Amino acid sequence: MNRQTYTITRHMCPRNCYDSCPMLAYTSHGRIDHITGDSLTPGAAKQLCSKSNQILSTVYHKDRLLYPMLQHERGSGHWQRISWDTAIDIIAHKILDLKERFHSTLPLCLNKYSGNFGLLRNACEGMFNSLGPTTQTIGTPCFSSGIDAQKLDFGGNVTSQTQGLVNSKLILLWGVNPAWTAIHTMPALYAARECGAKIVVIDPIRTETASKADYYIQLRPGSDAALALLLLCRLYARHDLITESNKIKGLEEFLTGLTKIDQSKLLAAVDQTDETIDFLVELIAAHHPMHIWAGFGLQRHLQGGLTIRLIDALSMLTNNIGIAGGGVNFADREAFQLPYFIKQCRDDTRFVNINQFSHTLQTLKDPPVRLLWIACRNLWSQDVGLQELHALWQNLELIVTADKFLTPTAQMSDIVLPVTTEFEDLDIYTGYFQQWLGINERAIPPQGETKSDLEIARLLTHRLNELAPGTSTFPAHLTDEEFLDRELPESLCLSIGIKNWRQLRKGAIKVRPTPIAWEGQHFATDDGKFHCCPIPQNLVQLLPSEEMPFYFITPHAQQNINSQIHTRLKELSEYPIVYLHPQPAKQRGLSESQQVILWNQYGKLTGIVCFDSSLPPDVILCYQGSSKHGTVNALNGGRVSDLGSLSTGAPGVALYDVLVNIRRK
Ligand SMILES: Nc1nc2c(c(=O)[nH]1)N[C@H]1C(S)=C(S)[C@@H](COP(=O)(O)OP(=O)(O)OC[C@H]3O[C@@H](n4cnc5c(=O)[nH]c(N)nc54)[C@H](O)[C@@H]3O)O[C@H]1N2
Ligand SMILES: Nc1nc2c(c(=O)[nH]1)N[C@H]1C(S)=C(S)[C@@H](COP(=O)(O)OP(=O)(O)OC[C@H]3O[C@@H](n4cnc5c(=O)[nH]c(N)nc54)[C@H](O)[C@@H]3O)O[C@H]1N2
Ligand SMILES: [Mo]
Repeated sequence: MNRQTYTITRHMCPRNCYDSCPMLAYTSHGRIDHITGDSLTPGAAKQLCSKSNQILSTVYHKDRLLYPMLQHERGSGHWQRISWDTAIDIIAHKILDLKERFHSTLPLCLNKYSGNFGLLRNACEGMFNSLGPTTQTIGTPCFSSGIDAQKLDFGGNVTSQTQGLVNSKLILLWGVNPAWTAIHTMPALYAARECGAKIVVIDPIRTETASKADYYIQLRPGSDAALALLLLCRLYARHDLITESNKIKGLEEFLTGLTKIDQSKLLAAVDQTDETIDFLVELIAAHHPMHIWAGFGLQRHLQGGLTIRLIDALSMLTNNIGIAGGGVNFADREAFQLPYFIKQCRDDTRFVNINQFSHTLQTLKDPPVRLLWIACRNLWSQDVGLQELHALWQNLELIVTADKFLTPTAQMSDIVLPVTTEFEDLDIYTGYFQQWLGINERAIPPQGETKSDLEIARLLTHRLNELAPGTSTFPAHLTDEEFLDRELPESLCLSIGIKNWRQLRKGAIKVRPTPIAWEGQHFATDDGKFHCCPIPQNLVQLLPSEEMPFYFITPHAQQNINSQIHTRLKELSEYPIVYLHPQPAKQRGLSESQQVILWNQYGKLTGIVCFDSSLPPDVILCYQGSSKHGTVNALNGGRVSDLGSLSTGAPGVALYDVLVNIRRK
């Protein structure tokens, strides 16, 4: 390859992913020819993941939205191309109309999440906040319970750099599937194994990660808190736990609590043999340091927060925190905190838990929501409580979706606004696990008439202020660069070792100065100590019944980030593939490739059977966002989990605490 013929620009994959990869785009004659991992940045992966083919084809795909469009009757498919002026004019008039009718800006609602986590995409929030108090979503479906758990225990969310895993002797991959969801951490896991670490996967599904591990524990869904407690009880009985430390608050009560636990109940809850538990206890006792990676899948349960807290305690009490090769990695939110001026945050926003969106919106009456703006979000595929979403939809006077494709959500909207990709405008991106901070440069001009969310905010601000001066205070006059200058002032840049953000054009940087989380056991809690959670009196566990005999687990798929699979729709199956063990299938007269109906109290879903004898007989597995029709969330009511409000503003969601039944179609 002759580099001379290409213009090379720097990018960060801005999707919601553990890896947040630095990338290079090679452009020739105004067209991106190919993208690669940023081999010029130390520590960045040279190769991108297998999803990267879609990243580039997204830019040039024939189905990409290139012009604003208006749908004549919502859901009719009767679309008309309109100009930006017309689109913005319709929206601006509706905003002013609602404001006048309700004497309030609260009927305006923004639902935005994770299509692109770029900093300047927060112009959506900024534009809304500039209008007055509006209705907006808060919280996250990813990791709220675990975030709060670690906030309570350690005082914050810090991950150790995965390169340090070479110091581990034992690694527990607990409810996480990095072979699919974080593939660029796999080399660090392989390197650790080369250096002698044993790897254990704990997951109800025998995932690809499990197939690469030394040991695999097939745990009953939602029973991890019971497992952690069992391990703690037995390690304590063997004198393998710390019994004295001035770094731990609540240690004595915790240890006393352990002695009072009825282990037989825990054993029944986890549905494992005594031997398996003892084997794990032996592994933990004999291997130090032990690193635990507690995944997001693990805490998508009613007591997800408690589960992570007990896992933190397991690590702390076996003296594995703050040392090379130890620690509990979950998510890193402290590495680098941007001020987010662009959001123009205010304290009178009416926030709605993103995980209870439709349910809560229906209850908002004074005033109700009438305009919904959706950005970076595919509600009709990814959200829960879809029955309620149907009901809610009828009451909305205008639905605007800004997206790259005509997603199921865009198809249910009145106006769609076509947005740019990470190759068509300037932005800054920072991840939540790998501690990267990097830039998205403009490699090519926006395709068609696409615009960035920031540019859309500018257009709307101008038009609103033309029609009714003073309506919006969004600083639409600032250029992209000026926005970044405000977000990354010199003092902030110096604190992470760069002079200014422009330096990121030379390569992404890692923003965490310390490779080991909580090194020296200096915690960020109010008293500087690790806080042991109280021993729980009750463990909540969902159990299958005759009526609803299967757990319904819907984790993240290999070949798409959430529902972002627009460029591969042709290759997908018509309906979700329903994986289940052949034995319960045959009992119900089901054969492979047959169409089936899954149902529960929340709804119905058509699927196609695929036998998988590695599954527990009481588990049905469907990957989220990976079929042409139907979403697994038709069966998900979105029960809230135990923690999340403290750090993310709202509780998390028990996405995997769902029971279903199955029959032939
Ligand atoms: N390829 C790909 N990568 C992605 C994404 C994607 O969609 N595709 N999405 C990104 C996003 S938004 C997120 S939040 C992360 C999520 O990535 P992960 O943290 O890996 O989370 P999940 O895929 O939700 O679940 C991980 C594992 O948890 C298991 N699990 C479910 N319930 C339990 C339980 O009760 N106990 C235990 N021990 N395990 C359980 C599931 O079977 C699954 O194998 O991945 C990111 N990366
Ligand atoms: N059953 C079940 N449901 C789940 C999950 C699960 O494990 N099981 N996981 C949950 C989790 S962890 C998550 S994170 C959510 C993800 O749910 P969402 O945040 O809705 O994520 P995506 O499906 O990636 O959809 C994002 C949309 O943003 C668009 N987009 C991309 N870039 C831009 C941009 O620059 N501007 C604008 N305006 N739009 C853009 C994309 O084209 C895409 O259509 O799903 C949740 N839902
Ligand atoms: Mo997520």
